[in-house]
Amino acid sequence: MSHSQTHDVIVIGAGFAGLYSVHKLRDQMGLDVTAFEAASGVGGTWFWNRYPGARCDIESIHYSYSFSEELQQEWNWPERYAGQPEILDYLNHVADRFDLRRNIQFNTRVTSMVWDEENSFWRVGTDDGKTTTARYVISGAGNLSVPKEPDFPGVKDFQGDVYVTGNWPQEPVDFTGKRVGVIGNWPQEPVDFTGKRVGVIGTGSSGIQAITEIAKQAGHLTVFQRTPNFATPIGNGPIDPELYADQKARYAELRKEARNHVQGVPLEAPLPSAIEVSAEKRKEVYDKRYAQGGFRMFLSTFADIYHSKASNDTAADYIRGKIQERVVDPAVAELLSPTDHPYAAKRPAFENGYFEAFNQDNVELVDVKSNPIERVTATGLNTTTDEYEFDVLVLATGFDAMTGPLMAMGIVGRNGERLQDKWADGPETYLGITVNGFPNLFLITGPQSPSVLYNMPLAIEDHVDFATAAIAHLNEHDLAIIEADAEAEKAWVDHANEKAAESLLPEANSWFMGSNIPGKPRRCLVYVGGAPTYRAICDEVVAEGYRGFELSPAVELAQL
Ligand code: N01
Repeated sequence: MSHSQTHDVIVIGAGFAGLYSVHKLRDQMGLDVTAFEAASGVGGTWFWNRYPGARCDIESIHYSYSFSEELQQEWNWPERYAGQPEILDYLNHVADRFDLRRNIQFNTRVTSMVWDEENSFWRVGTDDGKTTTARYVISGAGNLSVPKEPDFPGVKDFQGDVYVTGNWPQEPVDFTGKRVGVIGNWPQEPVDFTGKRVGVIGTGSSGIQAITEIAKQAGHLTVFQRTPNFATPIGNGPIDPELYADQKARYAELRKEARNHVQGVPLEAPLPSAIEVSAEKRKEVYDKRYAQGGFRMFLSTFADIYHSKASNDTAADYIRGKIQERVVDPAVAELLSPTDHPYAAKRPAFENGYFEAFNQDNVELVDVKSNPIERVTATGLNTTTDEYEFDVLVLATGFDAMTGPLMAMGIVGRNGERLQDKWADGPETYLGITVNGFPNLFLITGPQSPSVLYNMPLAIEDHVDFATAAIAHLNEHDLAIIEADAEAEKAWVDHANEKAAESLLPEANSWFMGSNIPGKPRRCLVYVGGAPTYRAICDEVVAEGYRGFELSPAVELAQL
């Protein structure tokens, strides 16, 4: 007996990707859509990452949806780089403005997703014990949404509070209906560190943001650093009203420029090469971009620092020099200066007073590379040689990035093949959005797409537009199944790996390479070829009748 599906499309998640997907599918395409969201409210990343200092590092005028001119005109960002509460306010506003909540089931986690061959639809199991079916699934489960499991022996013995930056606080407050679109009315009591002894493990982007803020409150803060990061000023501040008015008047043009930039932001173009200019000119360029802040230090200085080690060394030396200038104790400055990877081979981190925090009497830096953490104890932690005591432990230890959220959903494709098995040696996708053997499943900003190398809201819009256009195409042609060809997938994986090999990313151990999780295959998880090039490839694929995909009608095996 064959069954009809419950919905046309199931969307997973209610962050930037899920919200736009629901709007587009329901309001622009007239489809029957339901979304499952594990949290009690919308926001995705911005729901879970409420740690002190959490903030975007692409200017908010660009780090926002472009799909609605009215939305982008009516919303006003208070700072150049909005903090987490304001971004969550924005996403709540979007959910209300487009009346999206009625199609989202909150507090519901997807636990299984099985392709039903007989009926050509997905059976999606959720933790409320129900199964829902849909012809298509769009996963907006996020790239950095599964925090790394704490791998320290004894972490459960710790008697004080433990917080994880990517899941903060552990018991999130239910905001539903309480704080919709109200800027500045933040009902959640922030964690109060006043006078407390705090230990923070991890000095990636999250740790750098959190440490800067916690240092302002804590009685004593011990930072456990394994690897220092290249962090440069973010350059935040209030938005200049005149500039903002001008930007809003030219928003469409700005978005076009943003989409044609590798970072999805209309940044000033770099000079060609760091090593072909004089030392004076190089310093002048670095001084200017360092002071302006954000990704300009990386992308508006010299074009070859991402590919040429010699050029990269000049940027790395400059940043190390700044750390020495800003940190009073030369030994601490030395410890905070990265030397084991090229600049931007890990995702650059941005800061606002991070290095000065280490000049405070209440802040101590512990090098846990030379003196590794052995175990967490009831009152603190032990390294191989020393014991540290604190009241609160903050784990800023990162995420099982890109593949982690997908692997956690129990996805089973054709012939009972589990995604975990297919990806045992690393992810294999076609265009970073589809997988052979897993028809009608779209991975928004999936592995081997530009994703986190680009401006996420725009990367998400591009992928949702691709997925929804494919669904519309199938509907118009009385087709019901889209699946990546095995050969097209292999060619894309090879191409993505070649592009990664041309960059400096493989020279660092980072979540970009999967190497932050013990046992995870070392594979570049992002497409380094650039978002504009990537978009042109996707456009060609569509123009050539979905080159590399097999499109077919629904199989009603039970009726054969
Ligand atoms: O995670 P990370 P994150 N013992 O993996 C350390 C985005 N983001 O959450 O480098 C000791 O970068 C680890 O040390 P090491 C952004 O894309 C954006 O900070 O492995 N230390 C490292 O220092 C970012 O890249 C914003 O030696 C251990 C840290 O924990 C991504 O999220 C803000 C350890 C993890 O750093 C992830 O950043 C925040 C151990 N056993 C995040 N295990 C914006 O501003 C891990 N570490 C937009």
